[in-house]
Amino acid sequence: MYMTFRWYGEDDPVTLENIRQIPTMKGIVSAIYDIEVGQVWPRERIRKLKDTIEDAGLELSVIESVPVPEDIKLGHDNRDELIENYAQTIRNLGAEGVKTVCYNFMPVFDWTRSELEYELEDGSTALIFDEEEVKKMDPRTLSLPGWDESYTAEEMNDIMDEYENVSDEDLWDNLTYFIERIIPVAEEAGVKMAIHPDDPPYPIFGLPRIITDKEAVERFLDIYDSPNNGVTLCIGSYASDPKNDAVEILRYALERDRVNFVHARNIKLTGEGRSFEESAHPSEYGSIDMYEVIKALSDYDWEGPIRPDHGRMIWGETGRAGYGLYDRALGATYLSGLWESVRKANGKDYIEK
Ligand code: DNO
Repeated sequence: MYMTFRWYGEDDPVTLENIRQIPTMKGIVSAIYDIEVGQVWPRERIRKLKDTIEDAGLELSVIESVPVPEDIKLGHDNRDELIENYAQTIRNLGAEGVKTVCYNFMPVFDWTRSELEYELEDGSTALIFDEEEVKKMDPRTLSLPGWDESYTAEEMNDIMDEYENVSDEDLWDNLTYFIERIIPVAEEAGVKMAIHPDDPPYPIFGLPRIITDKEAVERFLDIYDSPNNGVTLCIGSYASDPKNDAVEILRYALERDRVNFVHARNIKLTGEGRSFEESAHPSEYGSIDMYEVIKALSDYDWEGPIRPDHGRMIWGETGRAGYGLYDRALGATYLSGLWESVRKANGKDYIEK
């Protein structure tokens, strides 16, 4: 495995210089944020991003994400044109040397939390998901924590109405249509696609969500059997449904050689149901055994990119919720420490060449 870190571009309060000083850090996970969803990313823009990152002594390892337009998820008539744009972006990324692209197929909302600055016992703040609170929220009438209004109230209503007629099976059909057209392009372009699970991995606000558990991963991988059709194994997302064994899902996808990217975050299940808080990365703070995560990667001699995921805000840092510098840096060095010890205990190299 090799360690990477998400960077939100020039506007990110965390700089590339900061990131480079994190021990064991090799690569950057980023995106072009100012191109409208559905438009082609030009090669010059990709090259510029890559040059900026390389000038700082790092490499552009993963694009997270190339967003999938809602019209594709809904199977609208204009989807062929949008899929062709998406394919062209993948070709351009491949031509500029990008090897991995993370994306998701969640309707309307990406990750969802009930609070972004929940104070933990030690005074740090974390993102939390309180199922009861979320049940009370109505995206038609209020904006959710962490979401800028990318839709007007009217557009939000229309899109929520439209999804009322979209079943899980419809969404699977639309995903299949997309995958069957994008993966051949990704193969040709040398780009490994990595679908991110739904976060949290069950329906919210009545919207269908399908990338949720081991059966879903199996079904997804069967749509198109190719190394370019893989997953972002986001441990924290899968683990936030107590019915999932996230390490088992990881091992399953490793066995099929389809883990193209790993998000390694710990979460602590709270209460009776499916609520959780995003804890510090080490096993003792959450519900996930991080040693078992890294051990699984080592057992398969996995060589892909991994990143610490959301961190808490500590030491007075302010900034983008979940994406500060300090706690994610601690997470990265902790994960690398686990890797070194697991690898050495098994007589294996721990630094990839
Ligand atoms: C949350 C992230 C997600 C992820 C997308 C991938 O912080 O893990 O937003 O980037 O779902 O498309």
